[in-house]
Amino acid sequence: MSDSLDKSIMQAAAVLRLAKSVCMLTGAGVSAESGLRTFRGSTADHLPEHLKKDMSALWKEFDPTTLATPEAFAENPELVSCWYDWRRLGCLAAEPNDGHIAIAKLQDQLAKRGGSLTLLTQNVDGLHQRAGAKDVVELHGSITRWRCTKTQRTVVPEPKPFAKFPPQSEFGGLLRPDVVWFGEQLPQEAIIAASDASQTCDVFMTIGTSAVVFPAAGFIHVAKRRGVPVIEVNPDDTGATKVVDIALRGRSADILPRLVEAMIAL
Ligand code: BJW
Repeated sequence: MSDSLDKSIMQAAAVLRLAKSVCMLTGAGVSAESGLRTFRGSTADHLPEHLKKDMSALWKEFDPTTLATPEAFAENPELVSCWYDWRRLGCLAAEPNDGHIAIAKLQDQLAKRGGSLTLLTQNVDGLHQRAGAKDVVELHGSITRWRCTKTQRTVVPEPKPFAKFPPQSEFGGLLRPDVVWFGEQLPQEAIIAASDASQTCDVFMTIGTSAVVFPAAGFIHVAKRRGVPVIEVNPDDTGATKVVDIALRGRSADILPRLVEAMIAL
């Protein structure tokens, strides 16, 4: 590790040590080292060799940002539901990595000190919860839950592929993943929780997100406008980098455990 990264981690640990209320926004980069692909950016460059090989043909063939739309589902429900089912099973098979575990530990440490960490995630994979994080605010829904297009009732399908595509709901419609596509509203309760946390926190952390998708990325700017220190963990610059106070350049599964240990040791 470089001296300057060491110094930045210590600086961030000192900021966290004094924090009472931390708001954290996470994105696909946090799950990259669990073997799940990101939407944008060069995930593979930052991955260990054994995960680099796991580049899926499906991901090369289809652009995730064009499949994640209601229009794509309306036009080709078979393709879109098949792609989401393949990803659902990938998420269920994945395990939380050291980054997820460090976030849960940080939340626990802050709670023990009378503080709090509100975790806002754009990820739909459920890995934060499986690592032990509490009260996770899922801004973009969950891929393990599917929803009837006719009644909006949700179900958690069994951990095996659907028998046919698009899957039919027992309530009369089609089943679609209970995620938020481009042009769709985020869940109201998630928006309220994220607005509250970004308006009251004393530190904001943005981890493994390109920070280009709104309204999620907007919460970073809400906190920044209040003069709150913003800490970023990402191997690359992002849409938020210009408002970041401490940039920790590297993989979240590497940096976050070091950061949490440094904070505990202070
Ligand atoms: C690592 C790493 C390692 C790699 N460690 N890091 C304002 C301005 C402009 C546009 C808009 C705006 N407000 C709204 C919009 C429109 C649109 C939008 O934001 N468009 C922009 C792209 C231009 N937003 C919407 O449509 C939203 N809805 C909405 O605004 O509704 C309003 C409305 C009002 C009235 C009526 C109706 C509607 C909805 C957005 C939904 C996004 N959905 C998706 C798909 C979810 C389902 C699925 O999983 O398929 O969410 S798109 C996709 O992007 C997914 C992600 O959650 C989201 C963000 O991506 P994320 O997580 O940042 O991943 P990447 O891949 O972008 O970045 C990975 C990062 O990791 C990189 O930086 C790497 O460097 C890093 N990394 N390895 C740490 N080891």
